[in-house]
Order: sequence, then C-alpha cells, then structure tokens
Amino acid sequence: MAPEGSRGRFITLEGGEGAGKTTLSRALSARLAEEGVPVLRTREPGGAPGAEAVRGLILGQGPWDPVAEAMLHFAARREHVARTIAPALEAGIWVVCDRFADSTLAYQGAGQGLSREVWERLCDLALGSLRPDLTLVLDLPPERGMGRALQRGDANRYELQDADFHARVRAAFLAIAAAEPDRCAVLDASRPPLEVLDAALDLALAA
Ligand code: Z5A
Repeated sequence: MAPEGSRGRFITLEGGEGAGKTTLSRALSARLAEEGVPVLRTREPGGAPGAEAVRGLILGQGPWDPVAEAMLHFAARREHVARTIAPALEAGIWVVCDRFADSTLAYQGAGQGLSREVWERLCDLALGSLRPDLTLVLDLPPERGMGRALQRGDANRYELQDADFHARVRAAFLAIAAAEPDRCAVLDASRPPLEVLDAALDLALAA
C-alpha cells in the first residue's frame, strides 16, 4: 500500500481490441482495493463528462483526418487528466486507466499515419510532465482479439479496419514497450484471465 500522503500510482492498460483490458482493469482495481490501495478505475476515450462527449464524436462520427482525430483524443485526454486523473493522483489515489496516450501513437500513428513528432507535441501540450508509472501492454494476435470483441456484436469503426491495420497497431504497442522497458511490461493476453491478473497485480504493487 502507498504510504499515507504520497502521490497515487498511475497505471495504464494498452493493447488491441478484445485483448482483455476492460476485464483486467475491473479485476486489478478490485484486487488493489483488497490490498488496501485506494483506487480509481477509468477509461479512454472518456473518463470525465466532457471527454465522454468527445468519445461520442470520435466513435460515432468520422472518418476524421488523422491529425484532427488525434487532436480529439488529446482534447478528451486533457479533460480526463485535468478533471479526473490528476486530482486523484494528488489525493493519493491510484488510477487504473483503460487506454491512454500510447493508444494514440499506435492507432493514429502506426494505424493512420500520424507522425511521432505531432504525437509528442500533443503529449507535451495536453499532459505536461504527466506520464504513466506503469503501462501493461496486453498482447494478443489481432484475429483472436477481434474474435473476442466481435462476439459482443457492437463493432466500432476501429474494429472494422483491415488485418494490416491491426497488425501495425499490435507491432506499435510492442515497439513502445521495447523502447521503454522501465515503464512498460508486456503480458501474454492469451493466458487465462486469472493468470493475467496475477502477473498484473505483481507488477502494479512493485510500481
Ligand atoms: N482509440 C484510438 O484510436 N486512439 C486513442 O488514443 C484511444 C482509443 C484512447 C475505443 O474502443 C477505441 O478507441 C479503440 C481504440 C480507439 N478501438 N477499438 N475498438 P472501446 O473503448 O470501445 O474498446 P477497446 O478499448 O478496444 O476495448 P475492447 O474492444 O472492449 O476490448 P478489451 O477491453 O481489451 O477486452 P474485454 O472487453 O476485457 O474482453 C473482451 C472479451 O474477451 C470479453 O468477452 C472477455 O470476457 C473476454 N476475455 C477477456 N480476457 C480474456 C482472457 N484472458 N481469456 C479469454 N477471454 C478473455
């Protein structure tokens, strides 16, 4: 458990569709709470009233120009950070967030052609110095993740992209993790949910 009065830890979950981020964020938050850690579970795009409204624009409309789409994600993210994430961390609450800025680099960058330079400028503008303490990348072959996600029968426009798009997104997440081993850990998301959770909990408590 974090010492009283200290800043909360910021943990992000990343990966392709159907990799199990939502499942893990629920279970990990519950297990952290059982360990006595004050924890807030949130998601992107969304996590604050204005950001949820932008989520409706992003998922409900489009296609967007890639830079415009990235700016929408970062506008939502800025609201999310300002209204939800930063106040929680400052209050000593840990934040478990389903997707964050790495998703923009993977989807709008590798997927849609946004340059890394523009992504970095948007990070600086929207996030200041805030970066996750720990990022868990749930890695799964896209066809397996898509199979899981499509079973729900409510595919969004990202899920409807072709196999090459999803392969680029997966490779981008693995490249992010390889480039920042101090922040990121890759979890094999083909393992049963409880095994994924145990590995995530160990990493979270050590973060
Ligand atoms: N997006 C973007 O382009 N740029 C950005 O900056 C951001 C996002 C932040 C948001 O969609 C979309 O926005 C997203 C990227 C884009 N693209 N898509 N799609 P979303 O929030 O609606 O969905 P998502 O983030 O992709 O998550 P998801 O599809 O809901 O999947 P998930 O959360 O990773 O999986 P899950 O719901 O936990 O699990 C899916 C099913 O698999 C479910 O039936 C589970 O019971 C099952 N499951 C989970 N784990 C396991 C294991 N370990 N074994 C077997 N079965 C499992």
